[in-house]
Amino acid sequence: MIAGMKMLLVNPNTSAAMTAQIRIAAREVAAAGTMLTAVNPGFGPESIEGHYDEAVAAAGVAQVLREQPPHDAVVLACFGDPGLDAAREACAAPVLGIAEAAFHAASFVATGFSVVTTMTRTCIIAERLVQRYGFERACRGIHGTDIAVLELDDPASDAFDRIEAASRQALERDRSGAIVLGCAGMTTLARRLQQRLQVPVIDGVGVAVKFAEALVALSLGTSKRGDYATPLPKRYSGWAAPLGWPG
Ligand code: 2AL
Repeated sequence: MIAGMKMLLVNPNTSAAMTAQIRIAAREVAAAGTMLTAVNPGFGPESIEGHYDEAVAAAGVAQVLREQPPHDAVVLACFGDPGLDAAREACAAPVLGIAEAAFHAASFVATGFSVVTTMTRTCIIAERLVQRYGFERACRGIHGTDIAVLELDDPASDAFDRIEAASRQALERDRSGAIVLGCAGMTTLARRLQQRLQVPVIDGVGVAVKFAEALVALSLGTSKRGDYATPLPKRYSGWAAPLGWPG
């Protein structure tokens, strides 16, 4: 670990409460010397629960990256990994999405895993990510709970119990050995759920932070050869004008 590495945590939705939770969860696992900045975009959806939300949130991620100074590593803390490839173009530092990081971590500790996520409509988004990242063999099922993302912020909600019940069913039905939590808002539940289920419960925020630290320690940044090369400088128009890459 490099002493004093600077990590940027980007919550692509605009819920400041969730950004604060993500920061706390990341702090719990980050090395003592890792300095964390947690931010969310100034515009966009307050929760990301569909393709449309994701499209706008990805522009929010671009805004954050244009505004922030360079960091040693970046973590995109939304399970849809919105704007992940764009963020890699924009950064020389390693950029990790929590879905991709979680799938990798799960495959290290179990031959098969199940994803337990929020709204059922987001299951197709997770399924496409599984395909894009090549985890079709290891991912044995994706399960919606119809818990809204912002409900996870509400201490009075029964979200934990519903996620536990869905996880038990998933482990049984899918014959899987681990649970991947399909939302950054579930990060604070992971430890307790793992104690209850007695199988690895993977929270993408935690694993992305630790993978990012490992990549930085190994001096591995985003390749600037090929499609992750810095965006071409050009004029952007209208409200997106500040997002264009300068020449
Ligand atoms: C998410 C997430 O991680 N943050 C958010 O707003 N939506 N993902 C999800 N499947 O609900």
